[in-house]
Amino acid sequence: MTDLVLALDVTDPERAVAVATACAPHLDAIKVGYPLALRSGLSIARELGRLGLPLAADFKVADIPDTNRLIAEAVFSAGFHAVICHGFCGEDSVLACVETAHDHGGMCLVVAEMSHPGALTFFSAGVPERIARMAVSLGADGIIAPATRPERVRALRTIVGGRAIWSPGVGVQGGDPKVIASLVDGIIVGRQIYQAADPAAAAAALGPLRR
Ligand code: NUP
Repeated sequence: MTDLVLALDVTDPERAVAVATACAPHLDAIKVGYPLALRSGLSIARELGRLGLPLAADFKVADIPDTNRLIAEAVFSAGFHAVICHGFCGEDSVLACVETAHDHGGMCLVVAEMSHPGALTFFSAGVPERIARMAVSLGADGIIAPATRPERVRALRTIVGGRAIWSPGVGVQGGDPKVIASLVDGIIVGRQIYQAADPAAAAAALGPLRR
Protein backbone atom coordinates (compact mmCIF):
# COMPACT_ATOMS: atom_id res chain seq x y z
CA MET A 1 0.00 0.00 0.00
CA THR A 2 1.46 3.34 -1.03
CA ASP A 3 -0.37 6.23 0.54
CA LEU A 4 -1.03 9.47 -1.26
CA VAL A 5 -0.27 12.35 1.10
CA LEU A 6 -1.39 15.81 0.02
CA ALA A 7 1.10 18.57 0.92
CA LEU A 8 -1.44 21.30 1.61
CA ASP A 9 0.80 24.33 1.17
CA VAL A 10 -2.16 26.50 0.20
CA THR A 11 -1.77 29.76 2.08
CA ASP A 12 -5.41 30.88 2.10
CA PRO A 13 -7.08 28.78 4.81
CA GLU A 14 -10.50 28.80 3.12
CA ARG A 15 -9.06 27.63 -0.17
CA ALA A 16 -6.92 25.08 1.66
CA VAL A 17 -10.00 23.51 3.22
CA ALA A 18 -11.82 23.60 -0.13
CA VAL A 19 -8.92 21.90 -1.93
CA ALA A 20 -8.56 19.29 0.81
CA THR A 21 -12.30 18.60 0.80
CA ALA A 22 -12.39 18.16 -2.97
CA CYS A 23 -9.34 15.88 -2.97
CA ALA A 24 -10.17 13.90 0.18
CA PRO A 25 -11.74 10.85 -1.55
CA HIS A 26 -8.45 10.31 -3.40
CA LEU A 27 -6.11 10.82 -0.42
CA ASP A 28 -4.75 8.74 2.45
CA ALA A 29 -3.41 11.63 4.57
CA ILE A 30 -2.92 15.39 4.56
CA LYS A 31 0.32 17.17 5.47
CA VAL A 32 0.20 20.73 6.80
CA GLY A 33 3.36 22.82 6.96
CA TYR A 34 4.32 26.34 7.90
CA PRO A 35 2.90 28.03 4.77
CA LEU A 36 -0.65 27.18 5.88
CA ALA A 37 -0.30 26.84 9.65
CA LEU A 38 1.34 30.24 10.08
CA ARG A 39 -1.71 31.82 8.44
CA SER A 40 -4.46 29.63 9.84
CA GLY A 41 -3.15 28.70 13.24
CA LEU A 42 -3.19 25.13 14.49
CA SER A 43 -7.00 25.22 14.59
CA ILE A 44 -6.84 24.22 10.92
CA ALA A 45 -6.36 20.67 12.23
CA ARG A 46 -9.90 20.67 13.66
CA GLU A 47 -11.39 21.88 10.36
CA LEU A 48 -9.43 19.39 8.28
CA GLY A 49 -10.17 16.72 10.87
CA ARG A 50 -13.77 16.64 9.65
CA LEU A 51 -12.49 14.92 6.51
CA GLY A 52 -11.52 11.88 8.58
CA LEU A 53 -7.99 11.60 7.20
CA PRO A 54 -4.74 11.37 9.21
CA LEU A 55 -3.09 14.78 9.54
CA ALA A 56 0.66 15.28 9.66
CA ALA A 57 2.31 18.47 10.93
CA ASP A 58 5.41 19.10 8.83
CA PHE A 59 7.12 21.53 11.16
CA LYS A 60 10.55 19.90 10.76
CA VAL A 61 10.96 20.38 14.47
CA ALA A 62 14.63 21.16 15.19
CA ASP A 63 15.32 22.53 18.66
CA ILE A 64 16.47 21.50 22.11
CA PRO A 65 14.54 18.58 23.60
CA ASP A 66 12.38 20.68 25.92
CA THR A 67 11.29 23.02 23.14
CA ASN A 68 10.72 20.10 20.77
CA ARG A 69 8.46 18.53 23.39
CA LEU A 70 6.45 21.76 23.75
CA ILE A 71 6.05 22.03 19.98
CA ALA A 72 5.01 18.38 19.64
CA GLU A 73 2.54 18.77 22.54
CA ALA A 74 0.94 21.71 20.74
CA VAL A 75 0.75 19.74 17.50
CA PHE A 76 -0.96 16.69 19.01
CA SER A 77 -3.23 18.71 21.30
CA ALA A 78 -4.44 20.55 18.20
CA GLY A 79 -5.57 17.26 16.66
CA PHE A 80 -2.70 16.23 14.41
CA HIS A 81 -1.83 12.54 14.15
CA ALA A 82 1.83 12.81 13.17
CA VAL A 83 4.74 15.20 13.50
CA ILE A 84 7.78 15.52 11.25
CA CYS A 85 11.04 16.46 12.96
CA HIS A 86 14.61 16.97 11.85
CA GLY A 87 17.22 14.46 12.89
CA PHE A 88 20.36 16.59 12.86
CA CYS A 89 19.72 18.04 16.32
CA GLY A 90 20.57 14.66 17.78
CA GLU A 91 19.15 11.83 19.83
CA ASP A 92 17.64 13.71 22.76
CA SER A 93 15.85 16.21 20.51
CA VAL A 94 14.38 13.48 18.30
CA LEU A 95 13.45 11.36 21.30
CA ALA A 96 11.40 14.26 22.72
CA CYS A 97 9.28 14.23 19.55
CA VAL A 98 9.02 10.44 19.41
CA GLU A 99 7.95 10.17 23.05
CA THR A 100 5.43 12.97 22.79
CA ALA A 101 3.95 11.48 19.63
CA HIS A 102 3.61 8.06 21.24
CA ASP A 103 2.15 9.53 24.44
CA HIS A 104 -0.65 10.84 22.21
CA GLY A 105 -0.99 7.65 20.18
CA GLY A 106 0.55 9.47 17.22
CA MET A 107 3.51 9.05 14.90
CA CYS A 108 6.87 10.75 14.51
CA LEU A 109 8.70 10.80 11.18
CA VAL A 110 12.30 11.99 11.00
CA VAL A 111 13.78 13.80 7.99
CA ALA A 112 16.73 11.65 6.88
CA GLU A 113 17.50 13.38 3.58
CA MET A 114 15.79 16.30 1.87
CA SER A 115 14.68 16.42 -1.75
CA HIS A 116 15.99 19.73 -3.10
CA PRO A 117 19.39 20.11 -4.83
CA GLY A 118 20.97 22.11 -2.00
CA ALA A 119 20.16 19.36 0.48
CA LEU A 120 23.30 17.57 -0.63
CA THR A 121 25.44 20.30 0.98
CA PHE A 122 24.85 18.65 4.35
CA PHE A 123 22.57 15.63 3.76
CA SER A 124 25.43 13.60 2.27
CA ALA A 125 28.58 11.68 3.18
CA GLY A 126 26.74 9.13 5.29
CA VAL A 127 24.74 11.67 7.32
CA PRO A 128 21.30 10.47 6.06
CA GLU A 129 22.28 6.88 6.92
CA ARG A 130 23.28 7.96 10.43
CA ILE A 131 20.01 9.86 10.88
CA ALA A 132 18.00 6.88 9.61
CA ARG A 133 19.82 4.51 12.00
CA MET A 134 19.18 6.89 14.88
CA ALA A 135 15.49 7.18 13.96
CA VAL A 136 15.18 3.39 14.07
CA SER A 137 17.06 3.07 17.36
CA LEU A 138 14.84 5.71 19.00
CA GLY A 139 11.64 4.00 17.91
CA ALA A 140 10.54 6.62 15.40
CA ASP A 141 7.76 5.48 13.12
CA GLY A 142 9.57 6.29 9.92
CA ILE A 143 11.64 8.70 7.89
CA ILE A 144 11.32 11.28 5.14
CA ALA A 145 13.48 10.49 2.09
CA PRO A 146 13.75 12.18 -1.31
CA ALA A 147 11.62 11.17 -4.30
CA THR A 148 14.15 13.06 -6.39
CA ARG A 149 16.80 10.40 -5.62
CA PRO A 150 15.27 6.89 -5.78
CA GLU A 151 18.67 5.27 -5.33
CA ARG A 152 18.99 7.06 -1.99
CA VAL A 153 15.54 5.86 -0.96
CA ARG A 154 16.63 2.29 -1.76
CA ALA A 155 19.77 2.74 0.36
CA LEU A 156 17.82 4.17 3.29
CA ARG A 157 15.21 1.37 3.02
CA THR A 158 17.93 -1.16 3.88
CA ILE A 159 18.36 0.68 7.18
CA VAL A 160 14.74 1.35 8.18
CA GLY A 161 13.33 -2.00 7.08
CA GLY A 162 9.59 -2.10 7.63
CA ARG A 163 9.31 1.37 9.14
CA ALA A 164 7.52 3.93 7.03
CA ILE A 165 9.19 6.02 4.35
CA TRP A 166 7.28 9.06 3.17
CA SER A 167 8.76 10.69 0.12
CA PRO A 168 8.37 14.28 -1.12
CA GLY A 169 9.75 15.69 -4.35
CA VAL A 170 7.31 14.11 -6.77
CA GLY A 171 6.14 16.08 -9.81
CA VAL A 172 7.26 19.71 -9.74
CA GLN A 173 10.59 18.86 -8.05
CA GLY A 174 11.22 16.21 -10.69
CA GLY A 175 10.64 12.91 -8.90
CA ASP A 176 8.78 10.28 -10.94
CA PRO A 177 5.75 9.16 -8.90
CA LYS A 178 5.66 5.75 -10.63
CA VAL A 179 9.27 4.98 -9.75
CA ILE A 180 9.08 6.19 -6.18
CA ALA A 181 5.68 4.75 -5.27
CA SER A 182 7.01 1.20 -5.50
CA LEU A 183 9.77 2.02 -2.99
CA VAL A 184 7.93 3.90 -0.25
CA ASP A 185 4.91 3.81 2.04
CA GLY A 186 3.69 7.28 1.15
CA ILE A 187 4.28 9.77 -1.65
CA ILE A 188 3.91 13.40 -0.61
CA VAL A 189 2.51 15.55 -3.43
CA GLY A 190 1.80 19.27 -3.22
CA ARG A 191 1.86 21.59 -6.21
CA GLN A 192 1.08 18.90 -8.81
CA ILE A 193 -2.28 18.60 -7.07
CA TYR A 194 -3.18 21.95 -5.52
CA GLN A 195 -1.93 24.10 -8.43
CA ALA A 196 -3.84 22.02 -10.99
CA ALA A 197 -6.93 23.55 -12.61
CA ASP A 198 -8.86 20.63 -11.10
CA PRO A 199 -7.05 19.48 -7.92
CA ALA A 200 -9.44 16.57 -7.32
CA ALA A 201 -8.80 15.24 -10.83
CA ALA A 202 -5.04 15.64 -10.34
CA ALA A 203 -5.25 13.68 -7.09
CA ALA A 204 -7.46 11.04 -8.70
CA ALA A 205 -4.93 10.66 -11.53
CA LEU A 206 -2.39 9.42 -8.97
CA GLY A 207 -4.88 6.80 -7.80
CA PRO A 208 -3.30 3.85 -9.66
CA LEU A 209 -0.17 4.35 -7.53
CA ARG A 210 -2.16 3.76 -4.31
CA ARG A 211 -1.82 0.06 -3.75
O1 NUP B 1 12.92 16.99 1.77
C1 NUP B 1 11.80 17.47 1.79
N1 NUP B 1 11.26 17.96 0.65
C2 NUP B 1 10.00 18.49 0.59
O2 NUP B 1 9.58 18.93 -0.49
C3 NUP B 1 11.02 17.47 2.96
C4 NUP B 1 9.72 17.99 2.92
N2 NUP B 1 8.97 17.95 4.02
N3 NUP B 1 9.23 18.53 1.74
C5 NUP B 1 7.86 19.07 1.73
O3 NUP B 1 7.08 18.31 0.82
C6 NUP B 1 7.76 20.52 1.24
O4 NUP B 1 7.86 21.40 2.34
C7 NUP B 1 6.38 20.53 0.63
O5 NUP B 1 5.41 20.69 1.64
C8 NUP B 1 6.21 19.14 0.06
C9 NUP B 1 6.54 19.00 -1.41
O6 NUP B 1 5.71 19.84 -2.15
P1 NUP B 1 5.67 19.85 -3.77
O7 NUP B 1 7.07 20.00 -4.24
O8 NUP B 1 5.06 18.54 -4.19
O9 NUP B 1 4.81 21.02 -4.09
